[in-house]
Amino acid sequence: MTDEAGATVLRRPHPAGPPGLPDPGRCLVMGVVNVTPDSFSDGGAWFETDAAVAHGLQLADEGADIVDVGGESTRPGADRVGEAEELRRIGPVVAELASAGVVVSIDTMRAPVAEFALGAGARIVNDVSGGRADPRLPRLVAEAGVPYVVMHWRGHSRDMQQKAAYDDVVREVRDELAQQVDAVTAAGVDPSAIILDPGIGFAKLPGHNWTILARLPEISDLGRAAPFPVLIGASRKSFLGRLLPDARGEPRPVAERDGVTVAVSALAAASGAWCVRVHQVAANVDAVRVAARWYDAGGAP
Ligand code: PMM
Repeated sequence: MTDEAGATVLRRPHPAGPPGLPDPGRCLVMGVVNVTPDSFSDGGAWFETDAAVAHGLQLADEGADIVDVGGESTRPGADRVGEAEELRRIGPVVAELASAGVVVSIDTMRAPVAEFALGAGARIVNDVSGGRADPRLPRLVAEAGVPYVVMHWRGHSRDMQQKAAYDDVVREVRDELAQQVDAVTAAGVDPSAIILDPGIGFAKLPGHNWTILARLPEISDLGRAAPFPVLIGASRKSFLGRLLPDARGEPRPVAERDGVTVAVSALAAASGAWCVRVHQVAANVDAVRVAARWYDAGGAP
């Protein structure tokens, strides 16, 4: 992309999202409901169905454009949960939130779980494996014609941090995402349904995460007909804790990482992120609104 003088311009407002999703004219905010006993970010607070539903409704009340429901922890080192248990966790939560009018996204790597959730009213499939864990999932998404989050992924959580080796992280994440996009479109997914996600914290060291965040437009633009919308999930992740150690050098605890998450949301939105995935919604909505006004006034982050 070049400006009137022919100079390269990387910063720009985010591309439009897939048809049928909210379009508030700013970066969207996706609130997280982990129906898990072991997620790093909220330690099982929403594991019971009633608590998870109430939390999802509260996030929507606070201004979440989308509520992402997941039943499998993907924290580094986590083992996989069984399919039946994943279904048991997410089923009633997706159904109740969708019937209350919430735009629900299902965070799963499994086709049967996505199929159930779509039947219960979910409108987006968020696949952290970006089509790599279950080849049936891209085919299901193609048939359902729903938006699909394709995240950069090098392998399951158990040993993914051993795969966090890059010569040039932006180039490699971009190339690998392009391969994932080729695979899911070959399975029938419409490119206009795809949302890219560089997978912050997934097979990435802190420096990799920061480099990716600082160069988002390069992730969005895979050299295809149009740039893709990009989703960023940095909320409460360990690289933010490590940025802000206490006097003894201990990372900032998870429960105290919402302020730093808000700062990242503002910068990511001003750099062209289409959506930020966060645990605490209200302050992040403020942040993306600031970013939209900032950009509109011609500002740079
Ligand atoms: N991170 C987590 C889970 N799901 N989905 C997308 N698209 N992007 C992410 O970065 C992402 C995700 C892990 O965080 P959590 O335990 O707080 O859900």
